[in-house]
Amino acid sequence: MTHPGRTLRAVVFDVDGTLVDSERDGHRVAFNRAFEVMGLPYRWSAEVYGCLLATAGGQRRLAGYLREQGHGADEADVLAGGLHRLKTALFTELVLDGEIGLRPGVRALVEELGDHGVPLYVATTGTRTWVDPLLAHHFGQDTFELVITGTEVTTLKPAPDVYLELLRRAQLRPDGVVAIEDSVNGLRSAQGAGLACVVVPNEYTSGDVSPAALVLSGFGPGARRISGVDAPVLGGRVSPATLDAVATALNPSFG
Ligand code: XBP
Ligand code: MG
Repeated sequence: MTHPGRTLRAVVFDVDGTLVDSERDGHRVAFNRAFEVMGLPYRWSAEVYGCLLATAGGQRRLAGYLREQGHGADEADVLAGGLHRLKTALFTELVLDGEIGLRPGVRALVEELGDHGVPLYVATTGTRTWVDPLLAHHFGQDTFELVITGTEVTTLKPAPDVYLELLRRAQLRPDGVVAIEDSVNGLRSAQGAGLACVVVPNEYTSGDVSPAALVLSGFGPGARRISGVDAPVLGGRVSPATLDAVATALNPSFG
């Protein structure tokens, strides 16, 4: 049996769609309120928002959408900046009101990894202003060693920058480090930085995630392996042993 913590040296969590179910009833709601407050006629349905998620980063998503609606490039950039500041404030309120919940099974996995002494990190394209209170709300101050957000990097996922910045600042090599993501953008970003990536899709995951080291249906209960390396999901729960098997499969000399 795999010994948890032997090959696995660290775990890096994405936030949106991975730790928290934040998009449809969180970010989308805040974007729509910002449109309303600024007197703009746009409203994003759940379906339209799913397509817009192909662009990582709220401000870039807004700017691209506004250009598509016929706003000139400069005007779209200025409008997107104002809208995004407002959206960030509105989303932070939702966070502080406890409206943005964890995905099922996430708390148990984070706690179990902590009990095994596995260092935990965060790499997200989200904005620092809301990421910090969200993590503090759910996990307190000491759960994650280091958090890198979209505020600290200029090029967002699918570029590897956020993961490379994390590795650099944490002084970590990628081997034995497993990233957990929910999207193709996140998968490409993590793999681009040389990390093994586990994808746990949600309702908004689209595109081909099969290049992931492991794809799982959820964190648990009732989680099962969809594709990738042979990793145990005992009792339908993702555990340190699941992630250790991924790290071992990708770094066989460690096993
Ligand atoms: C998530 C995102 C984020 C959020 C909005 O991507 O793209 O931009 O949708 O947050 P990932 P901001 O989960 O791959 O990091 O508005 O703060 O950008
Ligand atoms: Mg995500």
